[in-house]
Amino acid sequence: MSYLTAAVLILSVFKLIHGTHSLPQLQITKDREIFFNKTSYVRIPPLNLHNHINLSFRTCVGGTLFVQNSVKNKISLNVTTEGLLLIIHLTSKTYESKISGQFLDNSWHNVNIVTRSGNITFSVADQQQVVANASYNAELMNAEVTLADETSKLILGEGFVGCMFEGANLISNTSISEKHNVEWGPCPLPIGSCSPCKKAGDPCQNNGRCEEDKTTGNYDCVCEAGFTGIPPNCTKITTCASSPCVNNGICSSSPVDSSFNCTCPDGFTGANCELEIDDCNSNTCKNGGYCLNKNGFRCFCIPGYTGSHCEIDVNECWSNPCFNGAQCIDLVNRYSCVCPVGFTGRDCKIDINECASNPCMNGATCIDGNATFTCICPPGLTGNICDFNIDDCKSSPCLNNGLCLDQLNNYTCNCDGTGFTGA
Ligand SMILES: [Ca+2]
Ligand SMILES: [Ca+2]
Ligand SMILES: [Ca+2]
Repeated sequence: MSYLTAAVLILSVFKLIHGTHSLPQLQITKDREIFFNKTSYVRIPPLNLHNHINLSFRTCVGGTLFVQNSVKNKISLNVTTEGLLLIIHLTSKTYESKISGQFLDNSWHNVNIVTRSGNITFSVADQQQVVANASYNAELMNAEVTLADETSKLILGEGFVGCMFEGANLISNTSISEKHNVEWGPCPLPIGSCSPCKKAGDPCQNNGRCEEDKTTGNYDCVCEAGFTGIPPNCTKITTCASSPCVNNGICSSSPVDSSFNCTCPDGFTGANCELEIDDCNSNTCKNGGYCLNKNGFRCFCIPGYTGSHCEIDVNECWSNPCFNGAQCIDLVNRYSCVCPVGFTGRDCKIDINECASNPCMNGATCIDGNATFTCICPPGLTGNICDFNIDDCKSSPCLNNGLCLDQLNNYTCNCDGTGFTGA
């Protein structure tokens, strides 16, 4: 970049920052103006709250000028019928800063968000709001680390209809790959009144509704049912020739005067079938189902219910989900198994290991059963848990009045005083 180019750029940015209203007349490259048509957006590199943020816009309709989302945080700038709204959501708290005014007038407005001299300010033309400083929303003064992180997505022009002129840290150009339906170049919106209907003085005939075509700035007439024509004419339809029956009503002509009659499908009424009968009331769909009034009605049930009115509680036990003879209890969108003794787990599939607490004594082997255990005792021991030493003296194995001493799977004979000896 040459020094001359740099100087021109600095001068341009200076003029932008200081918000003159002659912006479009600056000598600028054409691709710094972008037209957004409601479905348009451009994704550009994320910004930090403490960077200087600047852009200009021109709109009749408004929308979101930019929105930056990250996992925990969000910053957005919106232009509405009430004014300009800056919303910063940081972790769990939302900070809103509003500049009231009429900005939907198709004139250029220049917005700045600046951190300077210990204040974050938000301004347009001569109106300024303090967003944060050391004693007000002080958390935002240190928020730079978390506002723009690696998860941040910065979108320009979400749901916005109008033109934008890029400024500091909101740089956009035609080489950006993530874009949709945007047009770079001079703003195509005609400068002037935003209300072509008012300007034309309610032009639509026969109660036709005047609607602005928000992309072209022209108006259109939406004729009442039974009327048709090219704006501003909404002339009465008198024959079947111009398909007066809406919502799939069937048109039949009178043989006498060629006037018509509409036979309406279920859910519709009116001379032209233009009125939809509301088939939904608070009781149409049971159990919290949502009722859609369309061609009659249709219920959208919450999980666990079915039937045309969501009146049926689905039996989640139908497939016998519980194992090992457990009892199944049907609940809303789930089931519960009541396990027999010795089994556990959601579906009672798990055989509880009754040997886990080492209930068998004296080195016996434990064999797990259903709600029980079996101990295989070493020789000489007996009892449920092998805690009983078998009396090996019971059969009086010592001869000649020898004294028998019981041992483990064995005995000894004490021959003292008997006059005998031996084992
Ligand atoms: Ca159920
Ligand atoms: Ca067991
Ligand atoms: Ca013994």
